[in-house]
Amino acid sequence: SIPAASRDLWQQLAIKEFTDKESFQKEFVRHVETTLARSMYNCDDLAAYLAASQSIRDRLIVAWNKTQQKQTTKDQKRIYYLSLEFLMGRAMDNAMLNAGVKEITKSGVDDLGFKIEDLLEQEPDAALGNGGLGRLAACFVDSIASTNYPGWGYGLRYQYGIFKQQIVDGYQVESPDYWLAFSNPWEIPRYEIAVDVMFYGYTRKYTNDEGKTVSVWEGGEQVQAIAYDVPVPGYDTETTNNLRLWASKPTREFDFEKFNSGDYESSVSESQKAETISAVLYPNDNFYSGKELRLKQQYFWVAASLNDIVRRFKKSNRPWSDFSDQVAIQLNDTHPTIAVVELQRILVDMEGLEWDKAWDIVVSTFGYTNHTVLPEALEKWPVPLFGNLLPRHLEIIYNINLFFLQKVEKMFPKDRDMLARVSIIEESSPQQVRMAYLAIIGSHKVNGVAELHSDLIKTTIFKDFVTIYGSDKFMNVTNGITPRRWLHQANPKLSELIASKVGSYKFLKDLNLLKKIEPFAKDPEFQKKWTEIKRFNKARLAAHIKKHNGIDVSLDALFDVQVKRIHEYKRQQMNIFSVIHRYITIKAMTAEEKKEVTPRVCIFGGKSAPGYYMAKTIIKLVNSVSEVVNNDADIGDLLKVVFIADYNVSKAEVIIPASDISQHISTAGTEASGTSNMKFVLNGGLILGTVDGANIEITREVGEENIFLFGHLAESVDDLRHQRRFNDLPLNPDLQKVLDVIDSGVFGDKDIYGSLVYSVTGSRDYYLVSDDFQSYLEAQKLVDKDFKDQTTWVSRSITAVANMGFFSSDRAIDEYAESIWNIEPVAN
Ligand code: GPQ
Repeated sequence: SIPAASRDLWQQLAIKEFTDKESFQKEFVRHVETTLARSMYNCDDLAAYLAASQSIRDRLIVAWNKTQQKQTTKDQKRIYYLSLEFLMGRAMDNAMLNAGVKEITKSGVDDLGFKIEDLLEQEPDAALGNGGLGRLAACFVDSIASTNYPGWGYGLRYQYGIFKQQIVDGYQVESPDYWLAFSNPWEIPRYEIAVDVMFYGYTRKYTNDEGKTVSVWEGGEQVQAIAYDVPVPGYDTETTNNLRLWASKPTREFDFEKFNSGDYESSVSESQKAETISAVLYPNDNFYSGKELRLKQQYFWVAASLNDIVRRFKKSNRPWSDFSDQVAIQLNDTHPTIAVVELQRILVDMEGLEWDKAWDIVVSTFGYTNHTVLPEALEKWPVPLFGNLLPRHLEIIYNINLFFLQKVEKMFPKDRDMLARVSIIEESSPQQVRMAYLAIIGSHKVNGVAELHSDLIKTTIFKDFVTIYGSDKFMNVTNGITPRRWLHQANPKLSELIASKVGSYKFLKDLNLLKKIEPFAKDPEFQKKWTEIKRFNKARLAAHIKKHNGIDVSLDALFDVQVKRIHEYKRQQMNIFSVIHRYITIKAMTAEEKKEVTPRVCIFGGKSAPGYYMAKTIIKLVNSVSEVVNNDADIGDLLKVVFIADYNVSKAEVIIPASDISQHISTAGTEASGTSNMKFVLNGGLILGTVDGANIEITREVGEENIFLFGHLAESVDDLRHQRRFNDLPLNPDLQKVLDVIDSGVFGDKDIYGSLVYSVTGSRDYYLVSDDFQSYLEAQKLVDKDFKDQTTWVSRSITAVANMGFFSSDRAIDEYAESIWNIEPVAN
């Protein structure tokens, strides 16, 4: 380190952050001319975006350094959030906002001949996630920083994020998302932080000097993990936390022997194989696919992260018994569950702790969040595959299981079925490692993500574990969203209007302050401004639709939006069926009757997993209906159907503020929480939804008069499915009409939709589309009717927003901090 005599000089020379327009502009030009090696003669929007980002990034790094120093000095307990997905979206606007330099930057680039909006558009989304789970992780790191908790995210630096979606002839076509093409100013490569990670090989037992039998893991393939740090700035605080993403690299660049003997191709094959590990994000949402490469990704990331965490802990020279007083690790779903085993391996095999001591440390360190009850999403690894890739870990799992089952056996001596049911190893052929069970057994707390969901996991998939551990181990932390991105950035005008009544922007950090706008719900002046802002946002979306879909939509129409991953359980098929129903109803109307129709724009968006045939068929149907309806002269502005291609975080920021109604219509009990429902309401849209996930708590907060609920309750779903299985139930008649129209070929060859149609009839209707269809149509009618009374509608919209304080991810993080992590903020 630097000799004491030189430190004064260092301190004097410390970087001065830009504080005004002029100092920003100097930085900007310096980056254009040196970092980018360009000049004013060849500085396009992309270069300008990069230069502006570099200037802002420099600030973040200064704040990041200070934060890390402070957190190291304070040496408090930290939270490490392990997530295979961080769906961050764009960074620049967020960085400007959080650092409080938005105005400076905006006017700074303006003088230099650029528009800030154009620069922001240059940034590719960091799309390292599929949907809700990944976006939740992004909101959580934002909140952890904004509330000054010492916490890091750990993830993978995929070279390709979620694929890009194009629509060709109505079908989804995927192309790779090469988001790093023009360099990424928001990451700092740390080539010096490299961890060797091992796979395959074998285990060997030997007797050590103390006469103890110990296992070692030897042989196998080695790759290197390189750290890339992404600064995560908190809002209105200096705290800038770290998101550390690992990239894989070969431990040896290439094989010299092969190279020298002239075998050039295979001399680099090992290095190419290593790089594959972090190459691409698996594009499945709520679905487990069981590929070896995926397990490799999981172990690679977990091993690197734990190595890093343990190294940091060891620097403090504390005894191992202090570990869980210094370290909390949250498992975002079961993807990082192997961490439980890896920590036990480090403590027992590498550090020589007794098994039981080590295991106590492990359990008090980890918390596990479950995000789904869908059986097809629960991870189970075939034992042969697992044992081949991670032989020592499999042995440790067998031991964990043995001790656990011994305990269960003592508690329930005569219950053989219980032992089979809760065993980490499922006795199928081949045997499978049940990762959720391992996560429960290896954690001190298990939580669901909304009240209903947390109740459901206790009574269904994890029931036996509640019997074994008691219900205190299981809890609920309802999801939340960051109001910085999802209100202020996405909807600056609404944020400003709210600030005018709240008296400041403090609600962006204390969302319960939204309550202060409730008294203005019926105020004509306030209502007028509220309506103008909604219309402005609708115009912004309409322009996007015109540009990308070539469709004209009327701003007077009700904007009805369903944007999310395409999944049968989310029931986009039910939505498009109801759109067809609307279409045939309007077609049959007289001119007089048509005057009474509330015009609608039905907007869909979302990606299907590339191998999910049914979801892809739904996309095709939406596009075909769009084609027919939008070009039908009988319909005009009364109905438009739009599929917005390549739904992502940036598009969500444009779409969400423009909605009048958004749909969250999963079969009751299937959507763990949903988080876009919160975003839509926070932006003044009302929900048309089922009694599922967080819709229930949104209803509690905003009042049932401010939400349109329909459909069967979760408690009836099992019964309804049972009835379908054993009886030949008739289709709902309105649904029958819709399916007949599809069969008639109006939307193209009926064979295209054969399996989709079949999937909602009789015993196949697992998601109960037919059972809910009637009540869905009735709720739709009510929406049409209520939208005509704009004064009441707007007051409902304002009241709903006023009561959304609970859904800030800051609140969710406080709950995790208090009841699972046991961490405190670091004082500023
Ligand atoms: N979720 Cl298991 C995903 O986005 N992907 C997944 O693989 C799993 C869950 C979602 C879940 O479907 C939503 O209901 C939640 O709101 C979200 O996780 C965050 O908890």
